[in-house]
Amino acid sequence: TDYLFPDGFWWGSATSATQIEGGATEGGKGNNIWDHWYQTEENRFFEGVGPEKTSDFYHRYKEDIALMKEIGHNTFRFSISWSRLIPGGRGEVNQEAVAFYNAVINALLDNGIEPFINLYHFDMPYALQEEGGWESRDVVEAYVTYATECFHLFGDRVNVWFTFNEPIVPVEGGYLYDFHYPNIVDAKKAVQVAYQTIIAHVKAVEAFHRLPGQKGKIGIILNLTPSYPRSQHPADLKASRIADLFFNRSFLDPAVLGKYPEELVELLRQYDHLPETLPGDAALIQNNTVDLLGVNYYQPRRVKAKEHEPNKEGPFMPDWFFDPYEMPGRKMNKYRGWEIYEKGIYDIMVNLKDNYGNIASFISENGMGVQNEERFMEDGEIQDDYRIAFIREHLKWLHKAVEEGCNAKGYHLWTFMDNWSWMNAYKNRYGFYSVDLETMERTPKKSAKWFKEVSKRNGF
Ligand code: BGP
Repeated sequence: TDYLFPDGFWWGSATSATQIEGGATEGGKGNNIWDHWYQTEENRFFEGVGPEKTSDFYHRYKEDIALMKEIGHNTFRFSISWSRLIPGGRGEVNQEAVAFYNAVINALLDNGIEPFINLYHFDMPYALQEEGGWESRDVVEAYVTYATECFHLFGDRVNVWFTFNEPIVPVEGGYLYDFHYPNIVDAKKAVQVAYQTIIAHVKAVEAFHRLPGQKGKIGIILNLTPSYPRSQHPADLKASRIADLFFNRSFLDPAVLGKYPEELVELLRQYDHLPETLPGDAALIQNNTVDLLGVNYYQPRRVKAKEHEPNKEGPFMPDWFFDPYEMPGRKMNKYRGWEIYEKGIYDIMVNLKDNYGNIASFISENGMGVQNEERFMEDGEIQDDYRIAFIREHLKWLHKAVEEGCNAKGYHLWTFMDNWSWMNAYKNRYGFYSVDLETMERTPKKSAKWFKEVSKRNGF
């Protein structure tokens, strides 16, 4: 069987500023929360390896973009570092940053690669975090000013924009489960932060659509983790429905449908955890839905009804309503400890078709992190047949979705080259290219060559 995709399908990869740029204190860049956390605080994750250098894209973008062309990319997603462009978060624009992002965009276009720009990938300028980050409505306004500045600076050449990557992750990490700065555990704040991220998002969408002669598209990138119940027992079904409300629909519904799910609102009301809102917010959300949805998919979420009734005297947590469930016999990426469930990609797409107006979407991240990947090196090339199989099996399900009428427009691997990551520095390698951290040399893995053929043929 052939798995061929529609003409114009997007083949490429995704990255983020903090994870690839390096040059963290060069070119007039201000600190973001990651720089700050690394420089000043005890961080149990980084193991002494911070975001200051990463893959050095800041200096090597020309070489890297040539390598993207080499493996057939027609699209590439990167993020703008807010604290590079506007070092204090608000105020003066840093002209060195403007020159850098212009050079990146122009190099992509010169190589026939369409730039996809994401405006925010977990990287709050530190000065604004000091003001309360997304808890502060002033920070929301600063973000909208920053976004509008980007549209003005780069919008003549960039047609595809995203307001946020995985906005739920900073909520979970920074305000619920203690794995992102500012390491607060407080569900009330988590709800406020999630809500205000949506307000920042819809205001940026509004500003974008208002620009005269706007031909581009704007969307949001969400990590959708389909939530599967242990059984069809009503208690398990309820557990999975609530997990879905918290972790998927809290962003998916307002972004695509323009409203929050009633059941989520009711639940938060019942436990006195509704966010503070301003008059006009509901209309803003309703009137500024996205043109395009990026879907990051790595693994499903499996849940079951609570084993033990939680102590509801303690602080409110989403985990009051479900327990994680390890399905016997599930397939694992043993190198990263994540489940592999390829059909999840299809289930997401069918859900978007049936319940979200078949919104234009694409797989904006999917990939396989592997520890100590050098052990698969033979004759100077990493033989990542496991990654080829991983991508191929996901693409088969994506193909089936497209055949059944789902509006999926492309596939981006996480990621272009091995990079630094938030919780584990360089432990998990994901790239088409391996990066030698001493010499910074890039070497294509076997999957890079395979993907080149796939993009050339528009399938396999
Ligand atoms: C996604 C993020 C990426 C990336 C990826 C891999 O959630 O958008 O930034 O890091 O996950 O995860 P990790 O690096 O933790 O293995």
